Amino acid sequence: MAEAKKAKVAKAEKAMKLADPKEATIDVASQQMIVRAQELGVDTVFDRAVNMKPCSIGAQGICCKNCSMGPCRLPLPKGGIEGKDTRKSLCGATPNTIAARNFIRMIAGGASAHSDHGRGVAEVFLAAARKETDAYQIKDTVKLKALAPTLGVATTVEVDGETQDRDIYEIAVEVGEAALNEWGKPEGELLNLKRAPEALYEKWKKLGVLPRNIDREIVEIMHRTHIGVDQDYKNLMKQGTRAAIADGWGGSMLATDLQDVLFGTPFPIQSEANLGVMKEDHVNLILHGHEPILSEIVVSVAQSQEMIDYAKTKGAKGIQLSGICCTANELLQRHGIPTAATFLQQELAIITGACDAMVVDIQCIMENIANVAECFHTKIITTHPIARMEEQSVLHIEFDEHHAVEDAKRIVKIAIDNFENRNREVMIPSQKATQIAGFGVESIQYHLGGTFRGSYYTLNDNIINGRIRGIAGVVGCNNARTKHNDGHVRVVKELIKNDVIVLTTGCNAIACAMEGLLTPEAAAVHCGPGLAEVCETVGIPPVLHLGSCVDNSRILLAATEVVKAGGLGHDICDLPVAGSAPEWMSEKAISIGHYFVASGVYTVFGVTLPTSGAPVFHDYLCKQFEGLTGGMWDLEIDPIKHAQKMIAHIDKKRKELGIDKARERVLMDMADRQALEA
Ligand code: BF8
Repeated sequence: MAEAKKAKVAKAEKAMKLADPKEATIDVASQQMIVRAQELGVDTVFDRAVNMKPCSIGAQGICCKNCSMGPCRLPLPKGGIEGKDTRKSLCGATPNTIAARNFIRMIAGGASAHSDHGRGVAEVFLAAARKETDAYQIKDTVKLKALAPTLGVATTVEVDGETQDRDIYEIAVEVGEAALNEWGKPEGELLNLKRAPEALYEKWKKLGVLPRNIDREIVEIMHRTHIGVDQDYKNLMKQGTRAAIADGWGGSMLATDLQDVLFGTPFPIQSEANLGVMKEDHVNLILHGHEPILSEIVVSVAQSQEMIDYAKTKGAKGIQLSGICCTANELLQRHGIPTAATFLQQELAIITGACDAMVVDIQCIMENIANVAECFHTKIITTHPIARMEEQSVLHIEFDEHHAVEDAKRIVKIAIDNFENRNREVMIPSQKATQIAGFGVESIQYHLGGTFRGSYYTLNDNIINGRIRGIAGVVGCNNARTKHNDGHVRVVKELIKNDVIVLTTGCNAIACAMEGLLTPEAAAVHCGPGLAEVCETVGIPPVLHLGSCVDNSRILLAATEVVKAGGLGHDICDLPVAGSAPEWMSEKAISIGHYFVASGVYTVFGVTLPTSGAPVFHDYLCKQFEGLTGGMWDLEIDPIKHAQKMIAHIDKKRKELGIDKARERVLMDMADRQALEA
């Protein structure tokens, strides 16, 4: 029996097709590592993607598995729908109901991931504020004081008729308590909502989508999508909107704010990106996942002389830290720790043979890294109670903020001790690119407003005079169903070529970094004349790295600052802005996409949308939603058309604002000049 099974597995393995590296990714380092993996007989996500096709019915959003009478699948009839769409499930659910249920369950999944991350940060923040742990301090007191009033916490106190500053830790305790309360308070609405432009807040109020607390909106999605509850796709989306707002303006925004106060608000910092940041003669410790709570401490421990000396006793020249996914973005923006890999490269980092330990916490960690690690010496260390792995070879060191330094020391020592155990030839690709990261609401204000003006006026001026055509938020994952980084890079290049400044986060930011787009020098090479001029004048890259995926909240607040600075309308939906996720794959991306849309942003996704099997629902999201929030969804697979659709929307907004002529003038001047020079 066992022999028969073995033979079957061997046959299946033999039949496994291998990915064509050049079709799988545009990144040369990744191409080399895919070849290396194939030589070693180690399968990667790229190979698995050519061997397993996605279910087309599920991909269209029209498979309901919310009860055991199904799964009920409602494929589109061949030749399309003529007349009334009569498709229905056993209980009678229509394609619109099923697709809407599935869609808002994705929002619930994404919002819960971001928000639970935020809750974890709030708990550590409160422990630090109460001085229950020595490992964390309140670092950015300026941001703490700026944040306090939004959470109803006073920063001053009246003593004998005199106004005095309150103790920082006293403020921090109240901020931590108020923040934690946002997840489950019994009454009221989220406090951050008032940070949105007034017109947007009023719109949400009128639509009845002001989130009450973060957890409730997610729970209500699960209830409404249970069999036999909400059967109206518009009403289902109303709850999806409320939960998405609770993510963007709630859980994610709190995560960003509290992380900034605890670990420091990022300011521009130089580093490098791609697998080439790993060093053969160093202990390579890779930090992968999302929460910076543990990785911040690992960084400080790994950089201590004690650990560097210990690494030298094992024959290493030092300790090379690097990051994958959004942990990479968090550590990059605050410490300049180099970025090793995007989501799709995580297995490849192990295949270098030089990864001595990979520490993971939550989200976007492929289960297969444990299998890949078993073919090498790499230790995989899980650290979070909610994210463990079944494999015996995986170590679990449960991290606790109350003994953070001890946990981090254990982890770093495991990596160092493992340096001597490298058992395969090391092959680290040479590719790496310089990047400048660490932008945010505050630093954009500084760079484009200056210390004297200190506001977004200069940015607005340059939008109004047409040098900057508009702003794009380009974010999100990699997806093995599309060529790695190709969509990201082509969309972003097309945007900046057309004078659209790009704000980026997540794996898009890593892809742009690997392509060299996060340097001021990229402006002269890739930008249109207007944007190039602005970038060269102020010394910024045309693509500004704003951090991790919870830091998409920075994009919301940057857009709000643009509204506040004046001259470009009264609401985010008035601005010449657009959103994009060219290679999305996670539920978090759907939640982000929908809070962009709910905040008034036209948002284009690449790859696919799980709505195409329900054309009425798809149209509701992609057309009618604009009449509700001012934002709407779109799907465009071709990267150039994708960017062009965003530019067309930006131009539409410029026209509505009456600033389209200014841009024509700017471009005519440049073109005329170039023609004369020629
Ligand atoms: O939160 S962009 S693949 S790493 S989900 Fe994951 Fe997507 Fe990367 Fe960060 Ni965001």
